[in-house]
Amino acid sequence: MEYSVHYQPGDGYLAWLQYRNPAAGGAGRYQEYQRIVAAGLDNTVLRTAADELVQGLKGITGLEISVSETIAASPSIIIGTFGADSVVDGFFSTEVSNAVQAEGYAIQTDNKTGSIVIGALTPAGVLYGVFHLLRIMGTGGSVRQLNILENPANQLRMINQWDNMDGSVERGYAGQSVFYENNMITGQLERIQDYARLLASTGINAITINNVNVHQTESRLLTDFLPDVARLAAIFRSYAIRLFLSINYASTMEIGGLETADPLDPDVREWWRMTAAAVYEAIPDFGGFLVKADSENRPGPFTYGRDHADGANMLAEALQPYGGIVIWRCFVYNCKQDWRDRSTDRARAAYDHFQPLDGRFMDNVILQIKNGPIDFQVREPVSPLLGAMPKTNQVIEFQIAQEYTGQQRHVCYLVPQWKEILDFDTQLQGKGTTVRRIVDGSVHGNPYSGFAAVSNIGNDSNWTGHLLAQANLYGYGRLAWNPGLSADAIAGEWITLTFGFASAHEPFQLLLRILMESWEIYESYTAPLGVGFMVNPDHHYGPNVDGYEYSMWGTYHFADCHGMGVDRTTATGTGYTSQYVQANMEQYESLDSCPDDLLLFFHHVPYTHVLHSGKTVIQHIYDTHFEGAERAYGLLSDWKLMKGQVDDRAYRHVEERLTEQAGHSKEWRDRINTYFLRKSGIPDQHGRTIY
Ligand code: GCV
Repeated sequence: MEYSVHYQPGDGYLAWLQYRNPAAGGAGRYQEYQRIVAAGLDNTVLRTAADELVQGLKGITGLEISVSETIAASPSIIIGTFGADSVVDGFFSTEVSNAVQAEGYAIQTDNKTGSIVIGALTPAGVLYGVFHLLRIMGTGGSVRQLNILENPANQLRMINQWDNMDGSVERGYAGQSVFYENNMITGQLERIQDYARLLASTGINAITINNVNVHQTESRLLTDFLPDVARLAAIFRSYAIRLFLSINYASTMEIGGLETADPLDPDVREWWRMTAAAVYEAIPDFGGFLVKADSENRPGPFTYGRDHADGANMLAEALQPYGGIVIWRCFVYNCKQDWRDRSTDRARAAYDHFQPLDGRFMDNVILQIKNGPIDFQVREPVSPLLGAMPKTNQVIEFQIAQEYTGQQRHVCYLVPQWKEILDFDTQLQGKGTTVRRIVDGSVHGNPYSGFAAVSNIGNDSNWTGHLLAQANLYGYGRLAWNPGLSADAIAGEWITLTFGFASAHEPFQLLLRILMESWEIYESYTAPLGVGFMVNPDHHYGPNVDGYEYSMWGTYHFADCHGMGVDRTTATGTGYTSQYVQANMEQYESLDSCPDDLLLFFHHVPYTHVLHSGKTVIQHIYDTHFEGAERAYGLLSDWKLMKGQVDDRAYRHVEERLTEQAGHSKEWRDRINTYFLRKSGIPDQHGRTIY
């Protein structure tokens, strides 16, 4: 296998799969591994695993690598599945092989021969084991005494593309779609294969290839375009990734020639049964459907007086004979709200719509719930719907695309944010009922569980627009596999694999600091204290405090001359706090215990309200915005120390983005500070310039 034609040295295309001689430890330590032993290579995933290992080892050692079916005297890397490969079986104790689950693997170094053996139950497990070994080598780790056993924590580890067939990407910040052009599926499949390998290397096992907003042309992916979809499915299949489609809930009308999409109508049900049959004929391992219904003007069952369970079950029934699943999104709210009406609260909507339906969904339906109740803001509380439906499968939805976190023009490493969300204790079944345990399925033992996230890639040569935004894609996959990994450990892996720096080196530490501080910095110069939005309407880039204040979208800050924030308490506000268990509800309900960083999400307070930090709200706003912009300039000066340490093209690219970020942070600072100075009339204690 060769790298695709898209590769240019230094442009970031190879991302974390550089397979260069590692700085730490030197490549010499792996040079004895020139031989791979693998059987069963007629299986496409095992073939991929062997090919990846060859390619990786070749890069790391600089040597030619051979693959054979028979074991030899020299140390080899032996890969295969339990029960099918006697060479592999001979190495592992029953205890180990029994502990390895469907997509897990074991890796051991054989003391006698020095061979490294990767064994798994499934070819997918072997592939993940191979990527693990290459990660160890790529980061300069020792392979002398490996004794590894890994199983993924989450069963579904999914990526959602928001790509449209005209080649645009909704909320895409890295060029055009790699999947589509001119209302067709692209014929340039190498790039898609390269994407599949990037995803598989982090543990991703499922993908939807089109936007959740499914329009006329995209509706036909299910029908006319099926042969092309099947070609894409084959590429992803070879990397153990199942392909899903986002579907238009009203397909029966849009492309099916029916006059209704009523989920209880027999003709509608029959149309979906026939359509599913045709899809499975073309793609026998098709994953299923992702559905955005009755959300932001998309059609859904409400039109017919039916509810989400009726809609989802109708589709689930059609997919059930083939083992397919329906992933039904819970991003449902009134997007035509009257801004004058303070009793309607968008934050409440997902819980209010879905929680009463617990127990009504079929077993092959999964609800996909955004991490927060609003929409991927830099700071919001955890969605109270997570864990609140014990009889229903759930996955959490993150947004790797930085729609509200700098659009891949600002650096914002999101893994720390995701970690915080996963560590949140819902207390739904007593202390320790963390989001992490809810979404990995261990709290309620649901048949399906896991992670989904909106992709951040496009056809920019480095995939993600901002080179440093690659860390978010990498980090998402790693976290979905193992949410116990720390944000800095993941960042560290990414830095070494991408740039080759060992952790003891100054550039490594510098980059780690840039990544680890970036979320906090971004938060500090944008919307304060959890209030959210304050962005320009539509494209959502850049400051506009009142951008959404008098709109129908339900995202308000209610600032006047006295104070600001949204009263979501049960005592005097919208009652949103009551969607949490008592202990969490009480924490958010009371001004004494509500965390500062979420204060304005839950409370409307005067500018003179004193935070736990000891500062007033208004002074906090001024201070964080001055500091935030200063720190954004600090990111740029930190990066300048990287000159000569990284490829010049990469250097200049990141320098350019950080320069824009620094300038833009000043714009944010001045717009926010000026707005609140004018509203409140309260001067900055330090007398800094506000306009
Ligand atoms: C794909 C937000 C985004 C929309 C997106 C929507 C969703 O509102 O701005 O672009 O639509 O979320 O998640 O469905």
